[in-house]
Amino acid sequence: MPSIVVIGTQWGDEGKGKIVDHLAAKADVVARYQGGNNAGHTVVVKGVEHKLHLLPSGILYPGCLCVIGNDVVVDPAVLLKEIAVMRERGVDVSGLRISSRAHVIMPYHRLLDRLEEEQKGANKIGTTGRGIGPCYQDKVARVGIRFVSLLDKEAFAAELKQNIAMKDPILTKVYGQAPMDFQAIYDEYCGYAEQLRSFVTETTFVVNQAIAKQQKVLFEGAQATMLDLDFGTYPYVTSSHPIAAGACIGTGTGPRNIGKVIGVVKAYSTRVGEGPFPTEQLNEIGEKIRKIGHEYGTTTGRPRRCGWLDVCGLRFARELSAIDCMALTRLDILDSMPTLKICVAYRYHGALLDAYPASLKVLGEVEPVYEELPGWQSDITGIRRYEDLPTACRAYVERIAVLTGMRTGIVSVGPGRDQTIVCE
Ligand code: 2SA
Ligand code: GDP
Ligand code: MG
Repeated sequence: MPSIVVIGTQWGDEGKGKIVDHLAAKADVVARYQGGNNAGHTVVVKGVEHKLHLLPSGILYPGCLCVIGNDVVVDPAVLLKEIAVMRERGVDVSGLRISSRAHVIMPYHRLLDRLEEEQKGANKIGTTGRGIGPCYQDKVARVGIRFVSLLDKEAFAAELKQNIAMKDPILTKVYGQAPMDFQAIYDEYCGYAEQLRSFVTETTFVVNQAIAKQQKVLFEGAQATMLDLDFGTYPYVTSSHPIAAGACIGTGTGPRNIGKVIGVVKAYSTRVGEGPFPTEQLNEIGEKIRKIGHEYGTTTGRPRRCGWLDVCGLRFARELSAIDCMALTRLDILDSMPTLKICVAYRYHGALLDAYPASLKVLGEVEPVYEELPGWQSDITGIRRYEDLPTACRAYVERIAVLTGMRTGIVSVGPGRDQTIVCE
């Protein structure tokens, strides 16, 4: 197994956690490379559901090194809670490594996330409210606080003071909030620093050493292509780079070290938060998918918007990340559908678009062109061999592969580890 990047191809929640957990059985290192605790990756092992927000989905394999890379933004309180839950469940977390370059989510990031969303009103992004955007803003503005500073009391005090001096006027004058309490934040975060100190290291060295030793490294994407800061449905995106290229910047390795890119494709589309969604079904079909699929946010519990599979977005994802093959998930959720639709093109003012539009106006007005396929109307959750899937089900899978140009690597027919059909 060469180094593999696993990415979401749609708007997130494709089942990346399950696929990374499956591949992690053979990995030496699993590295998260972007995002923060906005992510909710679910791994189900022997009927026990683990909801991971910051810990890489390799954590359930003893001996696997789990890296939180430099472009991940870390809320230390959330990470400590996640570590505590894992320890309670008997999971060994000694393989965790946190990049000293990773930025720390501070209380004012969470507050600003909420206030900025409120101020945007009808134009809100629908963020997870975890402080992700404001933390990345500080990183780009070169005032962010990294773990390397958090662990150094003097540096941390100076940087926190600077941030409070810059942000208090905004919080008090623009948003009518109380000024921040330096000492309270300082004491709280110094406490986190001591509890996390032993995990913090130069993770770039960890990742590149593993690659040099021909070990197997798995890069775990969070959120997904259509939420990418540059290529997603801007501004309705997250503030990082979920596409495969993000793995290089987010861990500090070169593109030649990436051997394979797996795109996780949910058998239909969902989106949580605001923004365009051309194949959304605001009708009984969307409601049926949400109900059967229990489509609610893993982090926030928000209902997810549901619709048909969109090949226009998938082709864009394949191009952006040079995806080799797909892991097609949640196929079983479509078991009872009499017919299925796949959006094969966008029509705009009578013409078919060849490139994915940057304009939200265009995206809001495109008319999806659908191809209709018969459903299989039987339970596939117990099937373990590709050739045993119903003919109509295989036809659906194979049509997606042809339309997107991605080979079929894995087909997933349920959340469990064993409900995984490996095709290549
Ligand atoms: P943010 O908080 O700044 O990253 O929000 C910006 C947009 O990115 C979307 N986003 C997500 N979309 C799908 N799943 C995500 N993770 C959770 C999950 C979400 C949840 O696993 O279900 O529980 O609500 C995720 N994280 C960010 C977000 O909805 C905004 O559209
Ligand atoms: P992620 O953010 O991409 O990791 O996805 P989430 O964990 O937010 O949401 C995916 C959900 O689908 C989780 O509850 C998984 O346990 C579940 N899941 C993954 N693959 C399958 C599958 O093939 N079938 C079913 N029914 N559930 C699946
Ligand atoms: Mg999720």
